[in-house]
Amino acid sequence: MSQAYELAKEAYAKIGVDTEAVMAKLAQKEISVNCWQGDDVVGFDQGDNPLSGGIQTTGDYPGRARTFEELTADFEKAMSMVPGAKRIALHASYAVFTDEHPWVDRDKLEYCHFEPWVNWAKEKGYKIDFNPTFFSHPKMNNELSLSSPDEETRQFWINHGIASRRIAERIGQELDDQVVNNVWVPDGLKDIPADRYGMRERLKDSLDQIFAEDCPHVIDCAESKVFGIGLESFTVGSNEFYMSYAGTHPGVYNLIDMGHYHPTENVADKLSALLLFFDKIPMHVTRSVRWDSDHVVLFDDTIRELAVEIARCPGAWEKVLIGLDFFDASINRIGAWVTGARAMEKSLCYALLQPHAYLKQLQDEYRNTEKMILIEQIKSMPFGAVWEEYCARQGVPCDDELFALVEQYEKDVTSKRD
Ligand code: RNT
Ligand code: ZN
Repeated sequence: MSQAYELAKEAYAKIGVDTEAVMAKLAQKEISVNCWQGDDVVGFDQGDNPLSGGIQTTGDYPGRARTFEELTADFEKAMSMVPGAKRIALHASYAVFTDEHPWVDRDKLEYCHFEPWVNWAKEKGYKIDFNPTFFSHPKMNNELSLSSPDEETRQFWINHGIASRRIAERIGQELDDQVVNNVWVPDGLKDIPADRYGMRERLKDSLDQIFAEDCPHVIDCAESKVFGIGLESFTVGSNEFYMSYAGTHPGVYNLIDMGHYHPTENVADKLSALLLFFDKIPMHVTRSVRWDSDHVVLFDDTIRELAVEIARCPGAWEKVLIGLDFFDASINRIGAWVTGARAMEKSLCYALLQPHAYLKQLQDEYRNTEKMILIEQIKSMPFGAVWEEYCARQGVPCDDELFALVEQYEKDVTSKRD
């Protein structure tokens, strides 16, 4: 144990925080890490076709993973530098096609196309989450899927939704786990709509069909949004739409992506409201810069405030399902993964190192000056020493060792890809 940690432990004990208990609790919390940071959201099923659906990866840093082997190797490397319990979030577009199980279109996907992922996850000790992929596909006519006025197109995507959900169910059975299956559709319009109602009516009907089967190993989610690139005027699956859908369909949840609200909305503030009505809050933690840009998550005010709500709201530690959603192709992708996932862990560590019960008491007793002074004190307490101790105990590098490791892997592995 480092001397710095010993001193930090004492300092936190003085404000009633047990650093040992904090590290034990932190190690248990699962973070679902998005596989799509490793390959710029390209996937394996549509060649190198560009990303569609109103989202965009920018940058041309070399070394993108192009195959199942490359992506899993990169993920393992990145996660060897991240403390805590990890899941991997897959998209249906990451189906693995082999001679035995050759390419099929998205409406025909089956568990066998994801069996390599499950075998790998079992071996490495990761859990899995799943996402049907309603973008980057020739049938995304005018960026419309589950709300499409063209019945054939809509049916194709309903079938994809059903197929994906069955795959998620089977993954859950195989791993003896509950799998988040997250429906996000980009559906919307670039310009002024003439019929909003019909689009939403069709989306509702499509969801009803997709969620009809009993899937006890699946946590059903639908991700709301405000706008996408090229879809600036109207988004079918808005927050009100999915929140109402979730509120009236027990077992379906509105997945909260931090980039999918108006820029001045405080997403951390939403948790305490939702916790009173839902037993789960699935999330995409991301960092928006001026728009829903999906920058790498950092240890910044927004994420810290979210983490504090997760640490202090009754039940939130179990109920908030943390998934990451970022993709940056302008920097080393392993470095991006490591930084984003560690920033989430670091924020949770910071958030747990606070005397929440005492702060609440101060608020309830109107001792607001004292509350303010204590909150300010906490900000400059020796949090870094606890974080480093946690990393050491988890067998992962400290912050100052990361870049050299990322650089070495780039030299040895990713720079050799062309
Ligand atoms: C898009 C949504 C969605 C995607 C991923 C790839 O705005 O956030 O979650 O980013 O599914
Ligand atoms: Zn998202």
